[in-house]
Amino acid sequence: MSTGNKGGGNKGGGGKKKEVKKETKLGMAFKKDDNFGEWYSEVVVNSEMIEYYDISGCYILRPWAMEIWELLKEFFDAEIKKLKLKPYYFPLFVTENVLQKEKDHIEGFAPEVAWVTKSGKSDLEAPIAIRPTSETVMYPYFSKWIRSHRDLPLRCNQWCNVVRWEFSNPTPFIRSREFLWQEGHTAFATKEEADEEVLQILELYRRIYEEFLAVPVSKGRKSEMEKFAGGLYTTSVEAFIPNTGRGIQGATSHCLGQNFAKMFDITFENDKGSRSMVWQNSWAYTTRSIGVMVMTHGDDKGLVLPPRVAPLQVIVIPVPYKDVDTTAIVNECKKTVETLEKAGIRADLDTRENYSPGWKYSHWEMKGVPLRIEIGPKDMANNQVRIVRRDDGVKADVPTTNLVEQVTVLLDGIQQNLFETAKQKRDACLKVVNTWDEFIAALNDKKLILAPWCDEEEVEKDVKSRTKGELGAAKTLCIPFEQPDLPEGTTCFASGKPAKKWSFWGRSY
Ligand code: 87F
Repeated sequence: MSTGNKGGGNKGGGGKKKEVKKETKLGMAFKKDDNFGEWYSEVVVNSEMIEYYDISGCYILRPWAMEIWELLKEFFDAEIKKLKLKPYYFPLFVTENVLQKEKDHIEGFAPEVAWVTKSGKSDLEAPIAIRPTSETVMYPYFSKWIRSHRDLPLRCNQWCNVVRWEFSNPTPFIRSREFLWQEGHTAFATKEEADEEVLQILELYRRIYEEFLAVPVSKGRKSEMEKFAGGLYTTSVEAFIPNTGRGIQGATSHCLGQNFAKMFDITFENDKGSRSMVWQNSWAYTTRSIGVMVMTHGDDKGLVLPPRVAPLQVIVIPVPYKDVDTTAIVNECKKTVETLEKAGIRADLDTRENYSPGWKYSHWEMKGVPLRIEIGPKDMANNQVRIVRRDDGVKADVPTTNLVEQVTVLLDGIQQNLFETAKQKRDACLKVVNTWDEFIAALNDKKLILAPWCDEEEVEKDVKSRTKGELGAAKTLCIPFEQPDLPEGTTCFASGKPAKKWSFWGRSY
């Protein structure tokens, strides 16, 4: 029991109406459509996912967030195990010298690197960086560990925290200075193997978003400007937040080519007896994914959790009534939870006596629990329970005889419904444009823009500078793998040159 049951109904039916002492104010002050930013902060705090911390951009992740992270991790770990990934843990710290090995690409990132300069009162001999990502931490050892083609492929994954000292607008989960992620780093003898893995991992990221978080994403390739500069090409899954009209990168899977192999001298003896450079990939998804889910499904009552990632899928609430025996009701609630748990459903009961049923309804709605079961005297008499859905508020009286089946069907239905609804909302924001004027109109209208593009870096730069403003500039989100027809003679919306690809454009997080 996780709900702080104080005495759990042992006091019996009582007779007089329970005194409700601790009725603090509940509910949301901000509405999603009126003030999205404040609404979001309120949801993550009130749902008990996040506690703000006294360092800007750092947040406490409470069990309600960590349990979601663990559920995602469980899925992802099992899947990458099938791909023969091995778990590692590399140190948090990296010397300046080693970090600088990557200096071409680190340059742009340098302002975000945090340094340890002291121990106690004395200066360290040399400052030590806190990892913003682990290429430079890991690859010197790849070079040591990889000798022959028999050492390949080398496939590492680590779950860890990283620190990037961002300066723009910190937001829980979405942009924080320390965050949790998994980072995969792999090395292969051939480019073909590396290419294949990039897409295998990207598909896992799609499944995390679509099948677990119920957030629709587009798979695609990043433009030259938006790719990881240290790599050969970058693929990503991209989500979209209709309320702000912003795209958001969900996860990335990079093919690094042989750039790092050159820098860190990672070579193997090939079957002809000479040395070849390895082909490398790196890929990551972060706790940002939880924030995207919150933004996508949350409503004016708070968080709405997809059942597959809900720490609790069902909350059972006793509804005592006047003189009726409370103990019997609480016992029925306990039995119900046991039945559900035995069937593998994450369920709990809230027997706290200092809160009214109504207060508990709001509380668990705020926390986004997919199903609420209410049990009162009438339900007991009829061998039924009342089930209320969090996603659409629909209520049903369900006979206790086939409760597990009913709950399972409802949970599946909610998972499905959340995804379908989110997809419809996203698709309603999609705007296909062909000209600059249409592009600007769609951008001002907070659309997710799909436009024919010449795929030239100079043109993307130009679009960025021409759309600069308070809300931030427009950029490419990705060039989707799923390409609509591009008829011969189609021109780029921005340059008028022949279009090569359809690309997603928009403002982004
Ligand atoms: C911030 C500071 C220093 C991103 C940074 O995407 C370095 C970096 O290298 C940096 N922010 N990056 C790129 C990270 C690339 C790559 N690393 C492994 C990933 C996936 C996981």
